[in-house]
Amino acid sequence: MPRKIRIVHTADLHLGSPFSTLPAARAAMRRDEQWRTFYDIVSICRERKAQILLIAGDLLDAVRISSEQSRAIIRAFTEIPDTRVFISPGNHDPYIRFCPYEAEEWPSNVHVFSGNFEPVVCSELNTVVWGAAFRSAHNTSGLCPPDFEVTAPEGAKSDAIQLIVLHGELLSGSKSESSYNPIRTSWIEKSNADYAALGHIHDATPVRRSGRTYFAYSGCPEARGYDEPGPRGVYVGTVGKGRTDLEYVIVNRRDFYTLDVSIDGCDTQKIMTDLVLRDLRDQYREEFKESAFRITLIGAVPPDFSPDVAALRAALRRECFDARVYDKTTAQIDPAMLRKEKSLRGVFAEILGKRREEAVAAGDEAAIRKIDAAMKLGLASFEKEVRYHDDS
Ligand SMILES: [Mn+2]
Repeated sequence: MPRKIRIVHTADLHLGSPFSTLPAARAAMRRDEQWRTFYDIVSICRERKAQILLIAGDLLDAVRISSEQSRAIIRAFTEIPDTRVFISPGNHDPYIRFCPYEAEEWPSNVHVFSGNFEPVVCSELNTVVWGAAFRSAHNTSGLCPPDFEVTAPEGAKSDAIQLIVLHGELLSGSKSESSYNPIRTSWIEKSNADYAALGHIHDATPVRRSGRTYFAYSGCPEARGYDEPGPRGVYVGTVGKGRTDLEYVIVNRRDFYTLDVSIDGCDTQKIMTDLVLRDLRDQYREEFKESAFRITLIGAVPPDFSPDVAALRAALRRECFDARVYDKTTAQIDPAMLRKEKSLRGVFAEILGKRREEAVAAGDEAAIRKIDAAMKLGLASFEKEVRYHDDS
């Protein structure tokens, strides 16, 4: 009997996502890329001779997918007959009437959990796989039976490798409830399983351990937007009694990044555009062209220069996959000049300027800092909306 098994753990593919936040041509590319990443994961199963593929929910973006799409998924699984596939439907692809999991005929190597937490025995692998299904878009009461501990169901040996595949939200910190199947670390620990493959959180976690149970989120393998940044993948490796060896294999085709770019001191659109392009090219090198960037412009610029974010976005989109640009620059103003200005702003600067001189004379450092902050915020409010984080 095998003492360890080779597995692949994925989740949250969200196949069939429309990618509607991207421009149409880009969205079409991403739809294609997402499918190719799915096929790559299936290929990894074949190449690594995975005995079990665990899919911890949200394989589909929505319950309604076209029959062509179900056919494509089913065919892909048919092509890895030596891998047993276990799917625990999530909040995006709950097991409901007429859903593809119920309506389609799935190949014999695929098991879709359809309700309460239950075991499936793979006697040829000396393994038991436990899973459950979301039955609607929310689940507050939880799919985890209280005080659960793995057992050897009929047909299984007492030394079987025990796996859990489940979609849900791991409660951390002070959080005590969730609308997406709350899972407690203590529940995982008590389960005494060898590995718990989790889905729902789109950023992967490292493989952690509680008691003798290893567990991880594998994350969404192909980003659907800027809230899913950086390289993404699946867990691949072995699970045995008391030893889990999983490596995170990157599979995504394109990276999305969110970052601040300082354009401090730039005073024309051209200088700014050149600086931003140079900055991104230097930082991301060969990845730059293929990636997507959501950038926030920061730093101080002359008050008579208002960055044209739409033009900068267009310039970026000519060179990389996608770009979004937000302006959070502040106005660069010389207070001494401003105090002479005949305007409300000039009066404001004069009042604060006098107070600052008094504070300097009194050596009151705290007051100076406070006045400088008030000056910065006050001047910014004459220019543009003041944001809370400007208060530094
Ligand atoms: Mn998801």
